[in-house]
Parts: sequence; C-alpha cells; structure tokens
Amino acid sequence: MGEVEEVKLLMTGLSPFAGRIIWALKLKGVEFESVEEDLTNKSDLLLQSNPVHQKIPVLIHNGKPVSESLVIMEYIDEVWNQTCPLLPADPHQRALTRFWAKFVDEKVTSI
Ligand SMILES: N[C@@H](CCC(=O)N[C@@H](CS)C(=O)NCC(=O)O)C(=O)O
Repeated sequence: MGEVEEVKLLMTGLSPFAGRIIWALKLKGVEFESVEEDLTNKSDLLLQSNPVHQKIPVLIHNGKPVSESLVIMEYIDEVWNQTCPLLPADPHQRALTRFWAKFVDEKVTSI
C-alpha cells in the first residue's frame, strides 16, 4: 500500500486475544503502535472504539476501529493480502480453521 498508514492496537501484554493480533501483524510485517490498556480503568479511546463489549484487543486502522480478535484477524488478512495468508486457500480448510479458532475461544472464555 502506498499511503501512510496508522495502525494502533489497544491491548494488554497478558491477553491471548491480543497476542494473536500481534502475531498476525508481525507475520504480515505491518508496523503498529501498541497501546497498553489498564482494564481496571479503561481509556476513553477503548470505550469509544469498542462500546459494545469494552474489551481489548481493538485494532484502529487509520482511525477506524475493529473489535473481536477473530474479526480483526480476518480484517488483517483482507487488508494486508500481499504476504503470508493467515487462512488456507481451500474453502473447506478455511471452514475447518474457523471452526477450531471458534472452539478454542469458547473453551478459553468458559474457564
Ligand atoms: N471475544 C473477545 C474476547 C476479548 C477479551 O476477553 N478480552 C479481555 C482481556 S483478555 C478484556 O478486555 N476484558 C475486559 C473486560 O471484560 O472488561 C475477542 O476475541 O477479542
């Protein structure tokens, strides 16, 4: 992409949901700014960017927020599509990947 991009990630260092976004951005070679959130005292930026869940991670790309880590992963894959695809090309393999990602998330959050 030619234009200057602003990519900001609202996160905490311990969050596995934020961790997967950092992993994806690094794999794609996308430069980004990490903004560490205090979840006991959420910033106005977080509350405005993710008013529904008020959770990290939130990716803010050129001022536009995207929430929910699996949604963010697919956004990253669609925007920075020149390198290192995150999902397989085959539709059935993609479906299986999404199935297991959802399964893991449901297990992690049900602990
Ligand atoms: N389904 C969300 C889960 C994100 C999540 O649970 N984030 C936690 C930190 S690991 C959070 O922000 N918790 C703050 C709260 O629940 O108020 C995703 O995949 O992004």
